[in-house]
Amino acid sequence: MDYFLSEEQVMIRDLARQIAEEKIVPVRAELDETGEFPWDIMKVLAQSDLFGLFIPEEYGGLGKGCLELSIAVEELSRACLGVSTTFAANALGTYPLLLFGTDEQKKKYLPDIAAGKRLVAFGLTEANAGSDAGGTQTTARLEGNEYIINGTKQWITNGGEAEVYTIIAITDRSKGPRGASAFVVEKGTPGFTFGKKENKMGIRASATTELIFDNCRIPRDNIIGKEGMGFVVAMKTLDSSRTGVGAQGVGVAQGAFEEAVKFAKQRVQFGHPVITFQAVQHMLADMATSIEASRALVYAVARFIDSGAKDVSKESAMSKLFATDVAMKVTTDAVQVMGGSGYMKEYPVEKMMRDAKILQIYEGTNQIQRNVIGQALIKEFTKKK
Ligand code: COS
Repeated sequence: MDYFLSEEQVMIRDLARQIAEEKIVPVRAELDETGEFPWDIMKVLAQSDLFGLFIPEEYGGLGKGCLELSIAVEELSRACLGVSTTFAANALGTYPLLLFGTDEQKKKYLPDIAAGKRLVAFGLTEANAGSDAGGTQTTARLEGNEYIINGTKQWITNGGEAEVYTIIAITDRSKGPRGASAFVVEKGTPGFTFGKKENKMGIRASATTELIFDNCRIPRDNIIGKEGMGFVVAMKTLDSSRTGVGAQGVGVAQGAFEEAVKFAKQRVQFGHPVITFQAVQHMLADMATSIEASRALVYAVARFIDSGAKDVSKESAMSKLFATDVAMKVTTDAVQVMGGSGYMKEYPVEKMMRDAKILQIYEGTNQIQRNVIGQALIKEFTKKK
């Protein structure tokens, strides 16, 4: 379907697709097997200026928005969700600085991020603060001109590999979610170390570790926004970023669908290619329809975010929820269309199915997305009365 993308947006799509085909597809199975971090691919993305897509021109970026980022993320995800997770999580980690950072903080960090010289990670989740983001235990205590951070963040994408970490810690426990604050912490700061790299079911090319803060002292100026704004920083960050997870869903579903069609045209049973059977055609028809619906929603929400709309929580959650549920269904159906072959590592769809599962979990489970949408509906309908 024609989404009436601008010439520039088409160029971004074509560039990301070319990198995906030439640099990612040939190595994705190996990265999945070894869990090696895709630094070579990150360097190519950096040389192609893709890290700067969503960063304003005044800070060294290309000054584009959520739609351009989503288009790039979709194309990378079509090839490998592990690689695209590294790229998308970099944006997630950058949003707190972009949305709430001071001009000094932006000048200090954004040009290197835009150039792909420094990778970023976002540290919110903890052992007892997953869906319940307000349950953060990590603390930041002000002492003179420094904050002292103590606590452990869990399952942090890009952990260990990133140079810059935007994290949430409690500065005043008595205030509940209003007692959280956001900070930027650099790799190499004394008292800041990493736990072991997690061994995951999917997105194995991406790195996931603990962040361990043991009396880690950072300058007072490293606070992002004001004290007590941390929960809002986290929520607004997720509002900006969840559509990107939707774009990941569109990409991986598209990749799996194309593999299934290719296979169904070649595979002969009962004397005919299996694509000629109505049972298979109906599955492919449902897959194609739901992918197109996902893409339409993701692009529409990305445009809505880029319009500068103030509250995008509901729409962002809707796009993440819908497109990632579709991704799980489509990747599973791609394995089914391909039967025994789909289950084998010789073909990429079993990896796509394993990879897709995380999309329904990270950046808020799809149950949390439904809560966010439900709460927004209650607010809207209460207002109207
Ligand atoms: N934008 C701005 N403010 C927001 C907000 C948003 N999107 N969402 C919540 N807030 C504000 C609320 O208005 C409320 O403010 P007041 O204290 O002034 O009333 C405050 O934040 C607390 O909100 P709420 O009561 O809704 O918080 P809950 O503890 O019930 O949690 C959910 C809300 C479940 C939505 C939140 O914890 C969440 O998103 N969890 C999932 C976290 C997640 O995605 N984790 C994945 C890891 S990060 S990769």
